[in-house]
Amino acid sequence: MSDNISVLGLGLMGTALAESLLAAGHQVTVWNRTPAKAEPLLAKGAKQAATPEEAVAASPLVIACLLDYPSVKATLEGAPLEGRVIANLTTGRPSEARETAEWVAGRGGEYVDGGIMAVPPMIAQPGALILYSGSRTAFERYEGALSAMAEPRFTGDDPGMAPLLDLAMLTGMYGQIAGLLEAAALVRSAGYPLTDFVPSLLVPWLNAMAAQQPQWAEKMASGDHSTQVSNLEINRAGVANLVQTFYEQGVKPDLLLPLKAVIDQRTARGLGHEGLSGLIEEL
Ligand code: FVH
Repeated sequence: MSDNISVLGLGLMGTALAESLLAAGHQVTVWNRTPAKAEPLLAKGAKQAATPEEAVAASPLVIACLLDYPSVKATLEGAPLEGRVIANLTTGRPSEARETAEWVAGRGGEYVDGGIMAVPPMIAQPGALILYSGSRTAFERYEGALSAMAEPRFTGDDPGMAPLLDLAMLTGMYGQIAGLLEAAALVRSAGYPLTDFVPSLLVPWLNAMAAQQPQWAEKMASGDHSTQVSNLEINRAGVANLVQTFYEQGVKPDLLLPLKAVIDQRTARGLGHEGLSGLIEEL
């Protein structure tokens, strides 16, 4: 089924989103602050709106993918939101999403927030995921259309849930990047080739560790941090040894030190018999 959909914001991501909607056969109206960025999309069948007001009036579903939430609000300020679904895929904080949902509802619109778990070349490809939360009825009405961009997954009625999960996923990613950087710096200090270490040793190891994370989730959810695998006292000694090795190799362990501090804090409370999952209670 073909829907009328407007896309506000034609940066790298907004352009990829609009392209995927056009490729799926939807009637797409686009608006961008710098109008020239619409040209490649016009050649693919998009219509260009001269103003955000015109773009919002053109379609019952309006997708916003702009720099930040203040720019979304400024763009929608004078637009007729009555009867419109605003799907805001701009990255932001949960508090901003909740505030924007109220602001849209106060103008007669429905609001769905979205967290894009993909980079532009991944859009419309297998593996691309967009997390949504907010108005469930609005999401269900347009789930088919939204699936042209990426797998849509609804995560709850709280508009702040999708951005919170988005930021949690990015947190996991940054933690992994921190580990990669420290490991690579240590290996480089010893002259071992990183082009061998990373693909043939580190990545399989991290994949094996990641496979255990659902069990960690059960521990953290239940609060039962008992372990038959590796207790905190052993990890405290292991991480201290690791940090000492970094100094001996002339490498800064700066990204590891905050983890060491939390392990030390937990064991100092007399909880060294617990597993690493117990560290969540210190956070
Ligand atoms: N690119 C990515 O990989 C990430 C993946 C995860 C999600 N993010 C978020 O998507 C939002 C847009 O990101 P983007 O990559 O498209 O960003 P740009 O290419 O820099 O485009 C920015 C667009 O925002 C428009 N814009 C900026 N300020 C204003 C304003 N004050 N009023 C109206 N529009 C504004 C800008 O317009 P112009 O500069 O072309 O005139 C672009 O359309 C973002 O939240 C990411 O975190 C992408």
